[in-house]
Amino acid sequence: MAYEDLRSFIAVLEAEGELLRIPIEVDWEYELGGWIRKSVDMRPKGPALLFENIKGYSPEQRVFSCGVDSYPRFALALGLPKTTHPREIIDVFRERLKKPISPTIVGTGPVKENILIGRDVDLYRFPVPIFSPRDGGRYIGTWCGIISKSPDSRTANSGMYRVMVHDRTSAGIGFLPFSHLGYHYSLSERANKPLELAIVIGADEVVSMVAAMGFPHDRDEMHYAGALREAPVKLVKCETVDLEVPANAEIVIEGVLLPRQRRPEGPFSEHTGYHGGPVRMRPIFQVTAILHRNDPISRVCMSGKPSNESHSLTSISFSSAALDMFDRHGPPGVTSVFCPPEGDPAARLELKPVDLDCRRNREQQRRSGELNAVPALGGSPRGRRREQAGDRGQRRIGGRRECHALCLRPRPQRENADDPGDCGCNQAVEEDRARAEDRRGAGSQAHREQHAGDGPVAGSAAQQGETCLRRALGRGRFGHSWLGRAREHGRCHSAP
Ligand SMILES: Cc1cc2nc3c(=O)[nH]c(=O)nc-3n(C[C@H](O)[C@H](O)[C@H](O)COP(=O)(O)O)c2cc1C
Ligand SMILES: [Mn+2]
Repeated sequence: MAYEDLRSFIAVLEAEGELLRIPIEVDWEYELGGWIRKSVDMRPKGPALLFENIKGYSPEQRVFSCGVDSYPRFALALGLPKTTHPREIIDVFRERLKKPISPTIVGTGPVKENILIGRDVDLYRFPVPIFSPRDGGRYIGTWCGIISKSPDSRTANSGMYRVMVHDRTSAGIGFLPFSHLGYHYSLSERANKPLELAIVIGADEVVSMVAAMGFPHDRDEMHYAGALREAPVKLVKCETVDLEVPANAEIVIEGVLLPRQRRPEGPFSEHTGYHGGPVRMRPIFQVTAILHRNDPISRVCMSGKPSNESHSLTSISFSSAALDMFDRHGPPGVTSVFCPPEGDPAARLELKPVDLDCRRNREQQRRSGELNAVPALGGSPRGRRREQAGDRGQRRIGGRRECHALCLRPRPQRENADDPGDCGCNQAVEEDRARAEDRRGAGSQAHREQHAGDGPVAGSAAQQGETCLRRALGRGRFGHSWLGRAREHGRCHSAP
């Protein structure tokens, strides 16, 4: 079943008891991040969150998060029953991706209900959060598809890259040089030409899923979004750039990436759970138009310590891609691959019960590439390689043999310090914030002045989350049980 838009998915989440509406006032500065962190840290997972009352914004401006932060919700996003086993989600995901479906161009769509050009352009009209005290600014793009066309072939690309607001009309985009946007930008910059972009926020979840996946550079991700929803994605032409965007998206920001100009961007909490590096000089995105639906819903993802919805996504997409890789290139005998979200990036393989005693044959498997292949699924080459629990030989599970979990963690000892109890994370938050301040100082004064979010922080995001949770007591469907689980969980939640 294909969703028309994000709203119809949210309606399904609500009907399935997977959504918490938050009618009380929530501050976009840290507090919203505290709520999200709390939900993703629940075991079992807390609900998807729809913020309906953001401080300083009208009730028409809503924020939605955690849409696919659990396997049941991921299954629902694909139109599957929420009880679908992760193994089956991976199989369906993989099978669907084998049949790309071209998008269709339609005349108009809800995204064009409001078209803002010229002086009406203002990125702050949306309740853009600053998630954590260490973040470099307010991030408007955290779960988005950024569309560009290759300057040579004109093939469209959608990629998920973070977007930090600089001011009303410009933003910094944190794409890596080897990403497809990086490639497009390098070509346009060489020609000293601006590169047209459209940032899509709040489309059908499958659009975000494919934007975060690595397809070959000559493929348009929108065909794979069609594959996942088993129906074409409907696109409309943009107003000020020569690009097409999903007709039912909540918000689209059009503009150009300027050549040969940079401004500081970051730092931002990364999927490993750390702030990945210092402030960097990044290209500037100059906004030319904003399109949005009436009562737009900003879709956000708070990146950070595993596991959150970015890890649910990579858990499914890496597992699916890895199994494809083994199918195509061998070695034979791999029947399933599972990359757990908590072990980002890690993989557990299941092998046919042939002559594979892992303990005895480890060297042999290593030589054949069977084990070495696993880190290639997403590990950082700079990460310290570490074979974790599970790397103790084989076990029999339901008649299958499970073989080796390999894991790459940059600083595992620090993560282990985050045990239940007094983990000292508040102190760590403060220390890291101070370091971020220093780094920012090393950026530019102009950059410092951009950030209304700078300055003393009244409590960490973790404390904010606790407070919010108490305030939610009894107000939502998740009220009591949610708090009960929080107590049981009994741990302090650091900002990522
Ligand atoms: C939540 C989330 C945030 C991401 N942020 C970035 C980012 O800021 N920069 C980046 O280069 N990749 C980021 N990625 C990874 C890219 O989306 C991924 O590499 C994707 O393949 C990029 O698209 P492309 O292959 O078309 O370049 C992010 C992924 C997720 C799930
Ligand atoms: Mn791509």
